[in-house]
Amino acid sequence: MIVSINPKREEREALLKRPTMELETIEAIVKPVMEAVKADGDQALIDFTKKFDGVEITNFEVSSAEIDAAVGLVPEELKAAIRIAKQNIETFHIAQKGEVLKVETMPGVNCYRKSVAIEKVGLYIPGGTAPLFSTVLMLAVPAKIAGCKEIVLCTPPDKNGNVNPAILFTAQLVGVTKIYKVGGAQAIAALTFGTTTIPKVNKIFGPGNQFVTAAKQLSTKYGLAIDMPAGPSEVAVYADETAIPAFVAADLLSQAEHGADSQVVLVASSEEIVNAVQQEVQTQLLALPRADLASKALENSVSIVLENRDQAIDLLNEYGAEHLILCVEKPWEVADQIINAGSVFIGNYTPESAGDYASGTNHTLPTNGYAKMYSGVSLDSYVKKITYQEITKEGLKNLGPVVEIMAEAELLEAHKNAVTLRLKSLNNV
Ligand code: HSO
Ligand code: ZN
Repeated sequence: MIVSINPKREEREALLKRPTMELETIEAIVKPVMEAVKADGDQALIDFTKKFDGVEITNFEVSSAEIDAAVGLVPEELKAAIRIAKQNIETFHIAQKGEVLKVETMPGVNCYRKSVAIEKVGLYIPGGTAPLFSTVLMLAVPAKIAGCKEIVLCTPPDKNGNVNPAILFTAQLVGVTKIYKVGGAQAIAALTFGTTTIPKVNKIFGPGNQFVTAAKQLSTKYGLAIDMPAGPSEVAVYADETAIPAFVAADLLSQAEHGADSQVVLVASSEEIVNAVQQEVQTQLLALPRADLASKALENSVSIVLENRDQAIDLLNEYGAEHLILCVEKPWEVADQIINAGSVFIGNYTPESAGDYASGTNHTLPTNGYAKMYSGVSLDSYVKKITYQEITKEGLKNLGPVVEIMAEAELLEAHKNAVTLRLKSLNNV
């Protein structure tokens, strides 16, 4: 980890640079995959699965027998933990339901806004080096609460053509019934265009590697929506002398172990804190099964000493971390000044892992600085908001002249007439 002490403002950008993604080269690989699936449907999926996943699959749909078998394979202890996590995520996301908004803006002019579920959603669950069954909870629980009619889950098969049992257990626990063994850009293409087996959806959710991310971005060119542009996971920790170095190190490593391209940032109020945390990182790293990935991620990472709290807050807002952990005195005072972050973890006893799995908040969050303009996944991500209005005769008498004069000034006579005709009919009564 690079260490920088009281960096100047102009040095910050280079220090906080994320590992770059070469979107154009990746797009050049992904586009033909999308086109092939568009043209050849299931046959293209069979071919790509053979090529990329090394397994021949002719029926992508996961059968109920496969789900039953998977349920039997998951240890009871893990099932119980997943059930508790589901409960907490449900509780937090149900609370996000809003009432229908109703406002009378002028006497007789009534405006409404109501949330309506997106009909068909596609959830992508990566396989790869760690099977993230927790992401099934994070994506499927709010989809169910929102009332999405069709929830389609795609996840890559392993070399034997199977899906991780915990992913299948979690999917059936939440009530997802359409599960397909297909991954990568070809899965995103299938959700974009639809194939004989896999239904086309309106919006695609979920993390994935660079190919999945590029394919999601391409799907928007074909009229789909996506949850957010995704990049490698990241965490920033802000620590002062009240922080516990071992906890801070564990938090940094918990994010670093996601992948070689993850990034972790430590902002500390003194050099002593940085040294203590670095020492802990070295000790804890040795014992990690994914030490190789974590140490690669640490190469992309930086420790910054900023003695001045305002400057530290400023830098954290400039970085806009996916996860921000505040291990400082009066953490809420700092939190209140944070304007760019995906999710904030307050105090020494709030590890990021809690939010990753089970506290209730969603772990699908904006990375790569997108926290400046995107929110994480929530119930809102699964709904559209429709507005309604109803104007009474009295209301039209109040509002009509305003519309008439504005329409006339925009030279849109027909707009004006739509009001004038009605007002005349009212005056004739
Ligand atoms: N930290 C990841 C989510 C995750 N962690 C899943 C463990 N499992 C991105 O927010
Ligand atoms: Zn994580």
